[in-house]
Amino acid sequence: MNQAVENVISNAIVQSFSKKFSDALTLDAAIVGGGPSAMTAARYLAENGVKVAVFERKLAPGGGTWGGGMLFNEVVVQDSALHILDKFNIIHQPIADAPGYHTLDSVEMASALIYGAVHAGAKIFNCISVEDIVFKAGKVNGLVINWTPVERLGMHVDPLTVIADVVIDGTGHPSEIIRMATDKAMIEIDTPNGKIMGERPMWVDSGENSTVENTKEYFPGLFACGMSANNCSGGYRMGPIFGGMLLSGEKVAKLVLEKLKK
Ligand code: 48H
Repeated sequence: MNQAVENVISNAIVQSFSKKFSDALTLDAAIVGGGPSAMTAARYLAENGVKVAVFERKLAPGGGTWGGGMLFNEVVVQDSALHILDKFNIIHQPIADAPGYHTLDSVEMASALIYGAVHAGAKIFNCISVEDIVFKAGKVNGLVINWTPVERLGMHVDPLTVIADVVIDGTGHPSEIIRMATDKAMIEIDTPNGKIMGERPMWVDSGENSTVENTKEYFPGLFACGMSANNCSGGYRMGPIFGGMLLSGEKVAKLVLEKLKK
């Protein structure tokens, strides 16, 4: 008897997803959050032979990229990050009266970053929330994950785990993974007081520079990029300029490659 096409479709999806998911339960690098810094890092890592997956809480990865500035769906990027826009084939226009700065369509940026990461070989798991870390023998060893609807509905369902040599916190403003590490594993991170310093108010150029400077390994096996790094180290916020996020993603990928000796 021929299989009903309804079964063919369902079986194919279940089997294909199960293979992808099961393969991602052991990783070189696990990235939490699918914002611009994370997507940039995912692409660079995948291109350099790192087995990497991104776990994103929302249905659509892209983080704070989509909405541009106050829902005007354009963002600004400065000269120093143009090579990353060009790598992802994202169109940009110079701002006539502000040399060194460029505008671009935020929807194009979000979708190009996602496509670029997946196409390079990174796996993205959307609608999955990271609710805890695996912490063994004084080191961060992976992630504890569950479906976002389970989290949102407060259902009492036990999670699954992902084991990874390196974890990157790309969760944006709240630094959720570093927070779990400081609060639950009670570790001190690489900041002046050993704790999350907290984000400061708007100062664009300072925030852009410090985001990249503060992109680093905060604890053995635990890195932060983007606004998460900024929040950990007490940097200023910068609003809808995204060069720092892209450069931070590029930097964290380089640091992780050095750590993994790839
Ligand atoms: C799974 C999670 C979890 C979790 C959060 O905020 P993002 O866009 O990340 P960045 O740092 O790459 O970019 C920051 C930028 O968008 C921004 O906000 C800027 C420039 N602000 C300046 C200003 O002045 O305000 O994305 C983080 C992603 C989101 O998609 C979250 O859903 C996701 O992480 N996330 N995913 N498990 N526990 N926590």
